[in-house]
Amino acid sequence: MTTTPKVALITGVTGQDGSYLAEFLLKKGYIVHGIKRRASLFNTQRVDHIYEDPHVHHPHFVLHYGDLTDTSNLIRIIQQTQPDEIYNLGAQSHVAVSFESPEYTADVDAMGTLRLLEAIRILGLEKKTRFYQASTSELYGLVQETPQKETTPFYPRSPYAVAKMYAYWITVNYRESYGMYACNGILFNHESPRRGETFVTRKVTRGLANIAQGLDECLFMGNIDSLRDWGHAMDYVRMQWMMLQQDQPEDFVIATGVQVSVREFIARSAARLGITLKFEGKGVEEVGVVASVTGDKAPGVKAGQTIVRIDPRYFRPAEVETLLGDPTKAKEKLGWTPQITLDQMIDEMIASDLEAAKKHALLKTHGFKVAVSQE
Ligand code: NDP
Ligand code: GDR
Repeated sequence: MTTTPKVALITGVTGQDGSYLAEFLLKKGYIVHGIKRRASLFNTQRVDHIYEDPHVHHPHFVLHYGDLTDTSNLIRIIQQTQPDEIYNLGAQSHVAVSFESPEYTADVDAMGTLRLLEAIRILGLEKKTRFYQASTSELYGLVQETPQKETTPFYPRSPYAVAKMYAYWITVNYRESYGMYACNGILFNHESPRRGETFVTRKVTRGLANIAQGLDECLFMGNIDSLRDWGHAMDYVRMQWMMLQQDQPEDFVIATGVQVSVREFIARSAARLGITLKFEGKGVEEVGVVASVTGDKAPGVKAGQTIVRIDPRYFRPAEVETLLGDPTKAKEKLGWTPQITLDQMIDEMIASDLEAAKKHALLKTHGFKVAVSQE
């Protein structure tokens, strides 16, 4: 007997999480629809490897142009695709950028969520379509309790977090008002080689790899005292799916329960490149100086070189100084535990960024032909 495959719709499919989730659901036999934004350049690099040409066969992975600011477009896509599950991962997701573009961030992150929930209702899909909302540890902001769990009060500290707070509560409200299967994953920071280049972990691994290869001289950072609970995106998207497979919709904190400073993340990343970093000075005068270099991964770096400096430009008007999650509920109710440690993740990110940096360095010094022949 053949069973009809489940249908999922992912907003933000071209982002870090969207790309891993699409891969995960395809492996589970889903038909996956994703919403991509129109851009003047290709913006599908993270999902190109799973793209299927609709001219060749009946694809399992289909992309639709759309935007979370465009109500009629969202209604039409949901009507056409009739999804069993919607994963709302689309967002202006950069906290610092949200201070520059607060209104746009509210429109996409808060109103976008409402538009999707309303679309489900307008189309009469309340009993068919399950809804996952990408909520965030940024809701805890100025933390009221450590570690943070599902019952910890929120205190958002950025336009991004305030917008996500609306999205959180409107998801709860539609669940309670209309009996919809709608839930929030309160996810702490999660990273990978696919992480956007301006988030701190990727900025560090990519920046240090470039410095190691002599492509750059110094990494300029903001608040390196900041403490975060970092996990791997692959572990976290698995949890997004698990949350929609329960009998009852509930909200869950997803975290590792381990906290590390940005400074420590930089030092551990440098160590993977054979660089021992020493931090000296205080406040904006603090610098990261190379104490020693071993191995052959960092030919562009010498002992005594300053490769990390503080640039107050990267300070935020209001900072979230410390986040540490308590994932006990997810462990007990869903049997979820993260499989990838922070050090394994740093290894993976450094390896990936080092490979790219080596190619660029080769290209810079020897030109295109040599770089291609060395691949
Ligand atoms: P990314 O920034 O990598 O991806 C965001 C996605 O949203 C991209 O596909 C982007 O498209 C899309 N997007 C942006 N604006 C719009 C819009 N107006 N309409 C439709 N789509 C839009 O984020 P992540 O993958 O890291 O995160 C996924 C979700 O989880 C986000 O909602 C984020 O806020 C949330 N979150 C993330 C955490 C993390 O640590 N990664 C932790 C907690 C929550 P494009 O590619 O064109 O820019
Ligand atoms: P965050 O992630 O704000 O936690 O939001 P980000 O990596 O941007 O910052 C983490 C911490 O590092 C400090 N920091 C810097 N950050 C950036 N981006 N660049 C720097 O140069 C720098 N120097 C220090 C920051 O001040 C901050 O304290 C991420 C996003 O994915 C959100 O969408 C998500 O909701 C939360 O994680 C959980």
